Amino acid sequence: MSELKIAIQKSGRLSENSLRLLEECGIKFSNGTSVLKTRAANFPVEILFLRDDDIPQYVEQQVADIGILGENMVLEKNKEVAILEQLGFAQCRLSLAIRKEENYRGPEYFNNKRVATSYPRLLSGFFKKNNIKAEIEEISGSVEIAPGIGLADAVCDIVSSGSTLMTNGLREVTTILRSEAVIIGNKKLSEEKKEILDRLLFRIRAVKGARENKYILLNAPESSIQEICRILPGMKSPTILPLAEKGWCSLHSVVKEDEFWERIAQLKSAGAEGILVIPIEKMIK
Ligand code: PRT
Ligand code: ZN
Repeated sequence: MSELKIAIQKSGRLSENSLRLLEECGIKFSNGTSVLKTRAANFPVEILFLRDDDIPQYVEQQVADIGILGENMVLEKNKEVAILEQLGFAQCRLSLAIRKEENYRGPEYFNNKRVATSYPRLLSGFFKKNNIKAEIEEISGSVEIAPGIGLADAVCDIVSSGSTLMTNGLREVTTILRSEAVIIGNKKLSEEKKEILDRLLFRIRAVKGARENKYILLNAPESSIQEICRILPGMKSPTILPLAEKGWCSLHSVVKEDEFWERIAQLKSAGAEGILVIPIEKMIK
């Protein structure tokens, strides 16, 4: 019986969310993450715990069949792998930052400058595209301190809240890439492995759908129903049930997590009352 080997980050920003995603797909693991690999008890997968930098190469060589890591790392490593699914967590951006007191009018700023980064491939691609001749200083960690110690004039690094740059006296000036966690896969999986992968991706999409949506219930006068249906497109069309009170009904639908507050305000002004918003466990389209 064949099994799918999944590489995830051993310890770092992606580890917890990667494991949680697999667990929410109903996959149960007996061991903790202190081991090198572990088998699932109820699904034909084996998990390998690795450094994120190594995952693209291992997936290319089929040491692992698929892997979970940041898209930034996938693009930097540029291995022969396929990006199969965006996962919606570990959102960040790869940006250029300069000393905060410097003037900046555009990417030409970087001509003849030294820029420290752990992403030399992506950065040189950006410089080439913008016709800039700069020197790239590749370092593997703590990129943000490079200008302070005189190693570089600027940095190109991963940013999420921006506070690391700020505490090091740096200012973000251009974003090269936006990134989130993705699943990558080997391009030549056997039919058996593809079949397991399809089952896994089906579950992952159901978990993602559930995370991205909320179930909403509300009461409204019949006269408002048309307008409320316009505000709430839902999965197909909302469920509408009559209430005991004449002229009123209850409406059930699905609303996108990121549109949620805006929709609630619109619903209230359209006459909705008693609005309940409930998390969804799994959502299968
Ligand atoms: O040991 P291993 O090699 O496996 O891990 P690592 O230390 O190389 O990676 P890790 O765990 O730091 O990051 C893994 C992935 O998480 C990255 O490749 C990104 O896809 C994603 N990610 C999301 C981030 C951040 N957010 C992030 N904020 N990766 C790094 N950072 C760092 C950044 O380098 C900078 O030092 O956090 C700092 C900036 O954060 P803010 O919030 O101050 O802007
Ligand atoms: Zn790493």
